[in-house]
Formats: sequence, structure tokens, C-alpha cells
Amino acid sequence: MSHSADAIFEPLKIGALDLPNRIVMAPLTRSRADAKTLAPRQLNADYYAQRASAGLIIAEATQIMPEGQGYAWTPGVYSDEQIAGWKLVTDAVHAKGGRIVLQLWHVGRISHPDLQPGGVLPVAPSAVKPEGQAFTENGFKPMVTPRALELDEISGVIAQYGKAAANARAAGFDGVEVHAANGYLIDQFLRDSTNTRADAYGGSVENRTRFLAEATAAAADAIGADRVGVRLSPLSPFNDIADSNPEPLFTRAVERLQEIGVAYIHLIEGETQGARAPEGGFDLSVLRSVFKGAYIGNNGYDAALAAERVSSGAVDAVAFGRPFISNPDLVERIRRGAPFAELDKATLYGGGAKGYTDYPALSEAEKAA
Ligand code: 8OZ
Repeated sequence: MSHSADAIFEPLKIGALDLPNRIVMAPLTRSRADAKTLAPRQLNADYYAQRASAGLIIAEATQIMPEGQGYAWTPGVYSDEQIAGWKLVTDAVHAKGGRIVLQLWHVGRISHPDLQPGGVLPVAPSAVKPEGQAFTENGFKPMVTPRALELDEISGVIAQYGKAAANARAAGFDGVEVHAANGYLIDQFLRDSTNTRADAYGGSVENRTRFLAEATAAAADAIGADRVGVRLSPLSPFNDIADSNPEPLFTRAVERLQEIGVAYIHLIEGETQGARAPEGGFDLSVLRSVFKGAYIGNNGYDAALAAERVSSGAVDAVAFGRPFISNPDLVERIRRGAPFAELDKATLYGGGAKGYTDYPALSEAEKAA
């Protein structure tokens, strides 16, 4: 092993969590919860337990309330059945010596009436229609113009972040990650292409960062800021979102997270599922400099880039997404310099064990090679 690769195998303290290495499993939507209850089940516990050697598992985006759902068969964390289902997962990961936090999600406008209780319109900061298709139980359907949240509804949604964080701890999670990335509800409040509100939650940077700060504070009040992280994607246009001036916006957002004292920020450093250095971006190191906690980098990393950026101190840890799907033993493969197995894109979303729990770890013969 080269000297620079060693750094990713150094332990790391993130708030209340002690990671044995700096290789994090990124949150990955797989749409395999129980179709009726949207609760995780044994299949999901098996999948996460296979990946327990990660320094930290960030479990998939999970809706905090029924209105927060935007894709078929994604899990929730608001019902007793869902909490019991997640307990299967956290017990299985802990039994294998792992650590696991839950990503708290509200999709806002990235949904469809078919996925909403009573078939109503999805909610958002403003009634601005996204381009794109929603993944429903009956296939892809064009997204619609959402309904703008009334000012007096917002505190109820914020409160659900606190309740969901408490539920996650009751389900045995070591903490939570607030999903403020990828064009979902919190990101819709942050950016001015989707937030045209004229009240305390829209307009100025201070107002547009308010929902993020209040949702994160609700989670921190419920379980302690040292068990809360936040994911942001300042440069990503994913889910048809943009901002006219992202640097001051995201700088203030991270300052507010620092004021709350969250354990980590997790940055998608480029375009979600795309380029690491999109045109018109700004230097994200400015965000790291205003934040005292841990910085997890993500987006198109391979083993070499991870080793380089951890050893130089550019990041504290690296989150791998798709490589963890097809390589349950990703940590072992990086340690050995072994190749990564290819991903089958046809089995990413929905279905059962195929393409989920049937990717093998390196065999003894491969380890000896
Ligand atoms: C891809 C497909 C479905 C959901 C995200 C939760 O972008 C997602 C997601 C990604 O954060």
C-alpha cells in the first residue's frame, strides 16, 4: 500500500461517532421497502449488513412524513411499522460491528399526486413546476406544478424533522443526516429558481437559509447536534434547480450549520451523477473553512482520488455511492488495490434480491491473487 493510501484507513471522530476508516457509504435510493407499509424488511437488513465494514453507512433517503415521498417504494420513518423495520437494519449492521445513520428526506415538488396521500398536489416553497418525470408505482409520469406551502404550515413540517430524528434513534440509528441536497424540499427553499416567496422564508439569503437552519435545529434538539450531519449539493442542477449566486448562499448556509454545531457536512462536490467540476461553479473550500466539524466529500471518487484528498486534508472522509452497490466489501477492495465490480443499472430501483444482496465480496482465490 502506498503511503498516501494509508490516510483513508486512519480512524475519524465525527461528533459522537467513531469511524474506524474514512470510507463512507453514501445514501442510495433503491426503492425496495415493503410496498404496502414502506417499512424496511429483512432483505434490507441483509443488504446493509453486507456493507457494515464501511467507516459509516448513511442509509438511503427516507421520508419524514407521507407527503415527503417522491418515488415508489422508498422507506419512511414516521410509522411504528417503519421504526420496527429499521430496527432490523440497525441491529444487523451493529451486529457486524458497523455504524449507521439515517438520511431524513422530504422531496417537496419532486413528486406526483399518485405518491401523495389523497392524491393531492405535492408541496414546495413556491408553485414552480419542475421539468422531469416522477417514478410512480405505475411508471414515469410528468411532474406537476406544486402547491406553495402556507406560512402557517411550515412549522409543522419543521417539527417532522425533529420527530423523524427521534424516531431514527428509537430505531437504533447512531444519528441522522438531513438531506438538503439534490433539489428536494430544503434545497428548494435555499435556491432562488424554486423559492420566490415574499415572507420570512424567501428573498434574502438569510430568509432562504431559514428552513434549512430550522429543520436541522429541530433534528439537533431531538437527538443532539453531535449526531446530526447535513448533505448539500451547492453546484448541482439535479432535479431542475439553480441559484443565481450560490457562493454567498451556501457560505451562509454552512455558517448556520456551524452555529447549530452539527457533526458533519457532506458535500456533493459537482453535479449529482455527473461532472465533478461543473462550469460556473465556485471553490467549495470556502465552505470547509467556515465549518469546524467533519467534511465528507462525494461525487465521482475513485480509490486514488479518495486517497489523495484525504491525505492532503482536502476532505476528512469520502462517501462512495454506486461503487458500494456492486462492491459490498468496498473497504477491503480499496485496502488491497483490487478492482471494483461493475454495477448493473437495470436493477438499481425496485425489485428484490437481484442486483441488491447478490453482489459477491472478493473470493478467497481473488484475495490470494
Ligand atoms: C436517484 C434516484 C432517486 C432518488 C437523491 C434520493 O438524489 C435521491 C435519489 C437519487 O438524493
